[in-house]
Amino acid sequence: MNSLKTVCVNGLGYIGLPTAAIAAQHGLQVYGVDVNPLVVDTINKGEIHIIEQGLQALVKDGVEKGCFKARLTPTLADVYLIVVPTPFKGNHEPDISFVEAATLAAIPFLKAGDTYIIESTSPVGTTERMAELIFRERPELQNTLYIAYCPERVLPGNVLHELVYNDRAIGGIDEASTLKAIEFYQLFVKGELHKTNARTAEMCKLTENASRDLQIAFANELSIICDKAEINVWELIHLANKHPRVNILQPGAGVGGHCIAVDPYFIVSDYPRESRIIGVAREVNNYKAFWCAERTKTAMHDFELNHGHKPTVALMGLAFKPDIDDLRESPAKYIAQKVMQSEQNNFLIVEPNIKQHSIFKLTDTLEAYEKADIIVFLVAHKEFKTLSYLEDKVILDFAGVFKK
Ligand code: SAJ
Repeated sequence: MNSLKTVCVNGLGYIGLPTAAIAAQHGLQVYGVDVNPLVVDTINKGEIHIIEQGLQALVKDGVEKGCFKARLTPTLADVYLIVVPTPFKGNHEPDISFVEAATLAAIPFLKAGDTYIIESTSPVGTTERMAELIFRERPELQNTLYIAYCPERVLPGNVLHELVYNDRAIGGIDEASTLKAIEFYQLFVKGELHKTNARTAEMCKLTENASRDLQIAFANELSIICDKAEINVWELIHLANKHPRVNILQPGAGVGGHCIAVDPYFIVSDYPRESRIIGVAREVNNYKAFWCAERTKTAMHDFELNHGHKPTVALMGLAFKPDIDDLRESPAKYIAQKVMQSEQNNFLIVEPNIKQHSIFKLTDTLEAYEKADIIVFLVAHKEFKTLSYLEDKVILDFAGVFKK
């Protein structure tokens, strides 16, 4: 019989909230903790403050049944999950102050036999540092707690499915902690639970995202080479991928989001001499967005020279990847801002996944496509893929909408 009955989920964002809701659905009594009163109020009304398929109904169900309650502060529980953001500071150094703050808030409630697990993406050694912090504040708990790291790996847009079915790497500060954390995740995860130690689990998360960043950087670098060599990069990658051991990803306007564009810096920051290609991959992907902005400006100047008037420019897509409404760390948004800051043209900004934006005045997809002289695809949203290619317009397809 599992002894874990109550869980305190600290951080109710993109990962914490779905995790809390799923744990509640699987019979745990869940206390969700967030420092933002608006978030706490929204959840306790059975509503949600983020967009994720299927999440609203699950939260509502948990709240109505009384097995999911949101609060501003932690409370007594068997398991404490830390699921708060770990951004980076100005110099790309990881900022673990939210993990520290959430841990400090939970420390007064810890008792012998409790389990403390960090899920937040963290630099190597964070779990050990938090263990030291806990035992410094509560020395009497030494050797009585289970402390582990287990990174989340879910893809925004498919979180509820992946939370249950993805495999997980689970690493404790000792063997007993690893086994206890596995006991917890067994309550709602159907994917395989892989045993390791805390440092390896921390590095595993960073490695996954750094690896993807590196592979995208390869595709982005190819796209710049192909532009110069007058080769269609999409066709090239399609053909190269016919080789049984080659699998190149797709180039785009750069790499965005709050994971892949951030996590590799956690390795580079701690191991700057050793992590050379990881650092260069970040540079290549950042440069790709700059390059797209420059290519757009050049196309605008060429148009003006040839036609004697400034072109109307449609910037298609602002999100950080196709078919989502998330603009965080978005290369498309960066490109739009950069081009609009330096040029005095008529710009039509299109983002079908959001209704309005505080900086950009948005235009409907078809209207912009018809009115603009230059069309710049920054994201391959599904709405854009239904448009037909117009030979009489200048089309800059950085996102591979037409793959022309
Ligand atoms: N991208 C490309 N070309 C590609 C694939 C992606 O340019 O071929 C770009 C996207 O447009 C986007 C960026 O990369 O700007 C990141 O998108 P993504 O879909 O690769 O990943 P995320 O950031 O939504 O989610 C990642 C996932 N990690 C991996 O696939 C290794 C997810 O599983 C993690 O849980 C998530 O980061 C996270 O939270 O760390």
